[in-house]
Amino acid sequence: MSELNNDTLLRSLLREPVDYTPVWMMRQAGRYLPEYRETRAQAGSFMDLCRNPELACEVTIQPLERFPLDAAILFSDILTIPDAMGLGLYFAEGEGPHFEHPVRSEADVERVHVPDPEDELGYVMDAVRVIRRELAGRVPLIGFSGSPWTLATYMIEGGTTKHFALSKAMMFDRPDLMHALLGKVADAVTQYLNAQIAAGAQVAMVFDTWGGVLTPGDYREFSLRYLERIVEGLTREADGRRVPVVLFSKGAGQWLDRMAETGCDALGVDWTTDLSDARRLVQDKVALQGNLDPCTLYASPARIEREVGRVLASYGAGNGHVFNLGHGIHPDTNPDHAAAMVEAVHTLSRPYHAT
Ligand code: 1CP
Repeated sequence: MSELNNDTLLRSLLREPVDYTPVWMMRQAGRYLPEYRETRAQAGSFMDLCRNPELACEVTIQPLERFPLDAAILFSDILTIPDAMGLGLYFAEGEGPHFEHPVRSEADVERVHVPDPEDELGYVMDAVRVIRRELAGRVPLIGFSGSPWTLATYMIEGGTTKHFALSKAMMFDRPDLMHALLGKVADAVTQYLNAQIAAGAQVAMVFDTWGGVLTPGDYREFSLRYLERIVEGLTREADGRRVPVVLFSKGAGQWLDRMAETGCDALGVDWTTDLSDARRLVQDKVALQGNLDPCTLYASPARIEREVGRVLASYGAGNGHVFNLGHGIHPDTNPDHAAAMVEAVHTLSRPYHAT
């Protein structure tokens, strides 16, 4: 494998010294970029794009051609695992994801199988290999998966949900069934991420988008426990370098200390928690990734620069900060405003790393 020319992201995730704060954006490849919309139209459906390694590679690299980002993230989706489990994923135009066969009964849970990643999700591993080749060491490639809890909500509800009616009802009334499902999904996630690492992913990130809808006790029992199991099962070294593991539970500001005890290297933080408070909570045990409110990018470039300065100051001096949005970039964001953010991070962060 080729040498890594920019390892700032890996160094910051491991709390090693860097010259400036590295930056990337959640959902950095996506609909806010006209070139993404063009490739997407050429591919057909969203899943056709995910299943085509060359086109998935093209859209992964598009944001790097526009902005001097410090990382690439595999273009795929968290719902590839339930799709490979046979749930029948589809995206209706202008709507979110749907499953033809949601998981609601004991028989449904029994039918769920743990997919073989190279076999049933081979298109994802092929995309990782093509992207690594095309990146040629420019920046590291982040691989990712959804968390068991977040994936289970989609699998049970059959799509996006407001109140988590069916998934929470199962959690309350049939915790045994919920645990049986979460256990299978956790095994699938572990094998899937390990296959991505074997194919060339240099960071593994777990998106627990819906962890924050749980009470603290339910979060520990139904989300954190499985995140911990995944961290324990992951390959932590490839190409002679440590593969950092990043956990992101949205809305988890109150229990970042517990998350820091899982053995992960870094935590994603959304914009509702101040990074200075987050840093105090985790006591410098892990690196932090975040946390500009994605809506900041609706403001003027001058205002964006000020807010970037505020986020950098809230983390303060020292190693272990990766700049990011607190959640995915919105599809109606002006790309020039994303450019202003990236430039401000690179310029304004240098004094925080001066020795
Ligand atoms: O082209 C389109 O219209 C499809 C929109 C789209 C895109 C661009 C979807 C459908 N997924 C993606 C790509 C995607 N999804 C990436 C690509 C890499 C990058 O960041 O550039 C990633 C990391 C994801 C992860 C993902 N998918 C999450 C976790 C992160 C988060 O944003 O919270 C979740 C919850 C999903 C489910 C999903 N897939 C797509 C949509 C619109 C959704 C959200 C549905 C919902 O709100 O419930």
